[in-house]
Amino acid sequence: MRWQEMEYYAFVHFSLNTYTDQSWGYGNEDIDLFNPGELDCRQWARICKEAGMKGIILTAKHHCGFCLWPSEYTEYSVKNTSWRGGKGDVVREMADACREYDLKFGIYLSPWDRNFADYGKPEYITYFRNQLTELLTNYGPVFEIWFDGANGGSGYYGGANEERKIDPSSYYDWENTYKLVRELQPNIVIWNDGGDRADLRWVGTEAGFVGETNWSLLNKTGEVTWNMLHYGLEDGDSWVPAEVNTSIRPEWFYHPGEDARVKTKPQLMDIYYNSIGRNGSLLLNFPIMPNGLIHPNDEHAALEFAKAVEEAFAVDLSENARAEASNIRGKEKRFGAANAIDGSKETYWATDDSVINASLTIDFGKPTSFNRFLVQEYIRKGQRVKAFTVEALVDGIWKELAAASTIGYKRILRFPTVRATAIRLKISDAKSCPLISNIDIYNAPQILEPPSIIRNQSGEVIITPADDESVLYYTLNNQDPTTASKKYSGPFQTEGKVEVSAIAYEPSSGKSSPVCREKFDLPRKNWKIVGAADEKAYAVLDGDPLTAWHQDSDKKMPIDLVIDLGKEQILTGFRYFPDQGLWGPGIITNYRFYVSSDNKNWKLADQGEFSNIKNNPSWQIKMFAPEKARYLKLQSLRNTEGNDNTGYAEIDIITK
Ligand code: FUL
Repeated sequence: MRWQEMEYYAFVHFSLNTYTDQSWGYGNEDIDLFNPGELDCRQWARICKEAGMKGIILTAKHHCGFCLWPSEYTEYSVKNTSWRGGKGDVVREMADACREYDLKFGIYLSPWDRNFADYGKPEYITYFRNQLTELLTNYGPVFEIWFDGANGGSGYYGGANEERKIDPSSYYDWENTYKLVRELQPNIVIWNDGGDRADLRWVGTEAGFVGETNWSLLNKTGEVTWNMLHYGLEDGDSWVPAEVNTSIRPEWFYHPGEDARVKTKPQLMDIYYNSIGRNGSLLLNFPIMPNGLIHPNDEHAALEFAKAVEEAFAVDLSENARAEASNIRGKEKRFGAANAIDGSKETYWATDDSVINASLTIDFGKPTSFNRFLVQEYIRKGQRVKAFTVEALVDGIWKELAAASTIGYKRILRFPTVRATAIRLKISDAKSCPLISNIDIYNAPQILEPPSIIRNQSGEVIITPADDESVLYYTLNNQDPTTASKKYSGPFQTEGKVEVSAIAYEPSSGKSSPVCREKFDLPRKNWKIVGAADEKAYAVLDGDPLTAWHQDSDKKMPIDLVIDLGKEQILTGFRYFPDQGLWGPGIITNYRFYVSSDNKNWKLADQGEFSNIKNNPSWQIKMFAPEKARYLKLQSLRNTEGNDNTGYAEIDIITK
């Protein structure tokens, strides 16, 4: 309950990756790169506090193995850097800052360690537990520990530079590690991404949403599928609620190229409704910059988001209303309908044991406008409701506003604004008699979504609004558009490199959306996909992130995609956007990138991995030393599924 009621807290990602523009360090990076000259964990804490968050979880050690605290058990830590003469300790500073700002303090400790020579052997487990002991003993109370399950295999491993496979279900001996954790921190909650049942579960995606149906249950033993992570398990035997983790930017670590990609207010509000509004908690990440601070764009976005949440839930319209229920347990006042709107989570409306089908009506006494319905179950006695609807009494007629499945600790439903004299919660199915501890009704201000911008293969820019009522304005000169900018009236042709910025504007309210900005390199008009008989292959060049193409299923890795650019260009990098479909993927994890002037003699321009692409399938940007080329070849060496499926939503180049 203590954890559940926190609802919203922060992640901070900070490590050597911050200095190498990587998502996953290999484990061989020079520790002297770590030099946060202006480190100020109080800035992080202040922002989190002002943003309404209740705690912060720090990446004390990410996959690269570098320790942000002076661990006694490795040389790969802050103690051997020249930063603060080796006397620095980020974990200590963050723990202190959290205490000062009355925030709870949490720790991320990566089980996968790409630096440690003994990773894969039993000795590493001792090392891992020693580190855990340091972290859970020396820094005061820890509310949550995060054991990331990611493991890409390859690493530096003390100079071995090899692939190391472990069996995650047996190697870490979680049972005994959990015992140690609970001994050291009896009030902690343990996060583990599924296979090894801890206290909290991952929701199967890092995009910021859990299933609409969301049971806080799983089975203690047996296989955990993606569906179980995403929707929970109705008849599970263990309480394992969902935590929705996502980053305020596309990636977890700081990448200067993402400064203009910070999530917008509408995106963050969607995430709020799709996490906290769906019986989950929200763990929102801030990447820390090399100087040791949170970027002003991220701060601005988090504070704007907090303001929007405050505005949405400012006035609870149920406060002065009257509640009546179709059935009340034993007709007793302590189970009465009024308990659902008395502002206390400790009291609840309950029905008789035999009554599942029941309704609760909230009468405003006068026509009232609203568009949000918030409902909570008294989860100390379990999660029960399986199906319910919400109806409004409009001009004397009951009208259905929304239908949903589970409630849990908190469920928030959105629907278009309605003006009604009463609202009714109708429960049609539950595992046992429903217990409703709270209902709030709100009239949230509308928030305009930014439009989307794409450029198709022929060089046409297409701007699409998120709704049918707004008008679009855009600029091509890197300036923020206003209603004085060019009005969008349909696709337009562009040549060369362009940066398009667009807003949606709603004439009736005079409101504008946040700016959407897209940078396009050279047009792909004369590009050809070499050897692809299949016209569908051109989905990779059509600019549309939602269309994808997959190589023939009989091809075996390595699988090449060769593109003829039509004429010679100077390339300095490329971009790959994987298939966004839930079931299509074929997401490349390891690649080689070749260039050629004649489609015969190839030169290797770059090779490596797309780190964390499975959990976070966003744009992958790879830069290399300038190369003249007319042909490019993206060679896929491995995918996330361990088979030969190879797909692409988009491929693009970066030129000088
Ligand atoms: C993932 C990791 O691989 C990412 O780098 C990040 O730490 C995220 C929170 O979890 O699995």
